[in-house]
Amino acid sequence: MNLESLKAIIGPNVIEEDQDIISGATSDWTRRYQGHSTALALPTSTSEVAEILKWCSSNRISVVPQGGNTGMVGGGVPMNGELVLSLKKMTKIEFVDGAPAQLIADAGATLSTVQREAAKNGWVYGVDFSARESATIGGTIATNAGGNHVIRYGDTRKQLISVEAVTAEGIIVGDIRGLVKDNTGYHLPSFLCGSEGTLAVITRARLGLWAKPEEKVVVLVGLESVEEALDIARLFASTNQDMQASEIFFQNGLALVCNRFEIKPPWGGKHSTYLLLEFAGPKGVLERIQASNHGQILQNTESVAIGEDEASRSRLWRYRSLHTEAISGVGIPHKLDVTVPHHQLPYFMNTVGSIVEGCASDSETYLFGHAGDGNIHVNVIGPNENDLTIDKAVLEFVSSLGGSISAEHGIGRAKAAYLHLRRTPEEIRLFKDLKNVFDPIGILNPGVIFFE
Ligand code: 2HG
Ligand code: ZN
Repeated sequence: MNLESLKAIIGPNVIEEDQDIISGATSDWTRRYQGHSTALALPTSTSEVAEILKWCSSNRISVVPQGGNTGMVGGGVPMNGELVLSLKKMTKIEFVDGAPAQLIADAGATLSTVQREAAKNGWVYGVDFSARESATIGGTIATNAGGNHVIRYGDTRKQLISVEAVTAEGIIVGDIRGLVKDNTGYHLPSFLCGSEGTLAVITRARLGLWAKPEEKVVVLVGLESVEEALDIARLFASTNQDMQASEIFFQNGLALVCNRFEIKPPWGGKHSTYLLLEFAGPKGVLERIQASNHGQILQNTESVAIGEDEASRSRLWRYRSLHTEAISGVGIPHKLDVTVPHHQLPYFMNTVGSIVEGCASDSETYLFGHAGDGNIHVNVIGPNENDLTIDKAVLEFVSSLGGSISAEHGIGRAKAAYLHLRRTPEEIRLFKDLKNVFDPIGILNPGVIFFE
């Protein structure tokens, strides 16, 4: 890659060639994907992004767009020496007069800064997940990130009012004027949300916000079966409008978290199954939990912990949110982020471990996730990361139950070979045609979504 002509267009400071710095952007968080590149572009404006892409397009240089590099499916890794286009330096967040429940964020603003800015102004942003300090808004849009609050606010797509983006040929499209009603032809935000950097590079977005709840309460329950946990979760979901998270995890994951972070397990870690519920709403959240018919269930359950203040709420959340880090501490996991229909959840969770063991007896399966959405994270430690036998078996099992092979992390490289388990050949053909329209010479994130 001869970068001199690019530097002459946008100035030398936008292009980083120091391998010590570039190496931070060439492998993914899980360590499963180790790529390489000779250059990292760090633009500070949409027009610089456009100049870079125009140059890449005329020189047929492939590009991997990157946000916080917290993805879990290898969707932001330059596996073939592509130029990495990092949006990290574009971090502005602004509120717009006359549009109270909205903000405009640059693609590189982190999720946590968007959440904090929204809160300072009396609002809440509907998306939240553990990697909030590093994940960027552009990355969350590109992957249509889900997270902990989907049962209440929906996924990223539901928060998106409008986007600004740059096509592979360097053309700026979309706008962030953000009219609430705007039926002028195809809906660009819908095309780009979840497109994983294969159609265009998202540079800014206008996001919708929600009224900030006055109180939050977290309830952790220790139980003995998936069925019990799902029954409780379902009962609250149908009667309590404050519920915003419904998470599940199990004994082996909890033990790993507690060992690694030296924290005491709740109830000595004696239960097989744990359900964490988060409620948020106007004053009286706890009273409403207790007063509902189902509050009685909690009173009759032996192991219930309630967190009302910030410190005790986050103490309870740690058991769930530290799973990813704890698992990575013992190896490079096979990560399968799947959804199954609600009625199949107990069967899936009770069976998937034995399917994995049938393929690799020397493995440990950790299950955790967003029970309220039917979204379970199957993490397997044991088989070499390049041995995909268990990935295939689990995804085929999911597909046979009518589930999805990717719930919230995207397809990336990790799932590209399995896209056909969820999409018909006709749909995949249409997706490829769409990709060709946006990116006719195929320089944007090659190898992602589609298996070549
Ligand atoms: C979560 O829900 C994230 O904590 C990460 O989606 C899941 O590490 C994983 O597999
Ligand atoms: Zn998740």
